[in-house]
Amino acid sequence: MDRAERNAIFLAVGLLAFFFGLIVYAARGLKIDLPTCITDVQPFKTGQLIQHAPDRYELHVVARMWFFDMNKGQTYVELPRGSVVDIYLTSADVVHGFHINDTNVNLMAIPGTVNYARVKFDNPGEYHIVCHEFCGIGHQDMAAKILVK
Ligand SMILES: [Cu+2]
Repeated sequence: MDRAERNAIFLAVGLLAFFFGLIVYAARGLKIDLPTCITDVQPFKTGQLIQHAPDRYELHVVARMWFFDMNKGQTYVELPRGSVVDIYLTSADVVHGFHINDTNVNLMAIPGTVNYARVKFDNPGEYHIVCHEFCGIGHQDMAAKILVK
């Protein structure tokens, strides 16, 4: 090994240590954290129904083995007739299906991604939601509902 090779190796190791030091400084000193998976941050840890206006809602659904967390652990939500709902769907574990009967909403709940649909509930009634993707031993019991009054 000649002197040039030794210098190149020394420079490479030095740069690695310098960049690693910058990462540690960013994380500890500047409190800049690495981006995390979207399902690890709110509002995708728990389901949530957010009202924006009298007939406008945002529904964050987290699918888990084997239930749909529609609103703070509940498997149903109540909405007034004529509501327009923006549905954001994700999964906390494996791939699930999300089909709302009597609507055009048919989504996949995929870990690490958020799927979206907008639906207007013109007619009162019970809208049953079923998982249509085999997701394990409790799959057949995985259901939820939206009550429109
Ligand atoms: Cu399922």
